[in-house]
Amino acid sequence: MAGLFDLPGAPEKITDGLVIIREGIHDPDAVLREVHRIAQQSPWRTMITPGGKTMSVEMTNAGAVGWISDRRGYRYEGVDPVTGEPWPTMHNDIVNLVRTSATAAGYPGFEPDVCLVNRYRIGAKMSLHQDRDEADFSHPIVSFSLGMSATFLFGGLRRTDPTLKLPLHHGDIVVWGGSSRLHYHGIASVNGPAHSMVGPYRINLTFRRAHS
Ligand code: MD3
Ligand code: FE
Repeated sequence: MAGLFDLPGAPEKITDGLVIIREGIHDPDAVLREVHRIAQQSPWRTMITPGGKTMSVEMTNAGAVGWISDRRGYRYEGVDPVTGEPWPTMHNDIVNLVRTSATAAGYPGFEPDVCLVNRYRIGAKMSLHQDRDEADFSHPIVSFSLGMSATFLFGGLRRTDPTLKLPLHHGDIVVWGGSSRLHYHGIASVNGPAHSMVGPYRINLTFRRAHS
């Protein structure tokens, strides 16, 4: 839950290049309906790392390309390997909220071409990693959090650097750009409790630009 005295909608600078807009998603139900539509077209799946481990987070994508991982590596592809079809499109109202959020954080002109959708059940986590499969790191990443709360871990440029722990709640928007873009980050094992509307799930959407 957000703090009692947190103002929704005011962008808060956490560190260099990291801005959080608490409860910036004014219509979370509309975003969840979009997630359900996306997952009906390109179903939730777990992916395998190049090292052969199954990730605990279930994923799907929307947009011109989608992020995938398998034994051959991490990459963006225009066709969903599960369906053999293009990924679902991103809804324009949601892309508009992404553009507004990026602009409020100091990144005008951001045009995502991919939305990676992550679904965490209780116990799921995302280990510390860097996002470096995109062509141009000058583009920010915008993330939407829905459902159960989680602890975001924000490290440094080395995996062993100390991590800042940042709680993320239903409706929060985070923009990551500038010098934070290549920092190690992850999500601590999700503990619950289940969310009153969404149930025992945390849904995270990350809007990225894969191709320059
Ligand atoms: C900071 N997802 O999908 S979103 C990911 O909540 C990922 O599911 C997390 O990390 C999640 O790759 C965190 C926020 C995020 C995304 C990309 C970043 C933060 C970032 C790239 C650089 C620095
Ligand atoms: Fe990431």
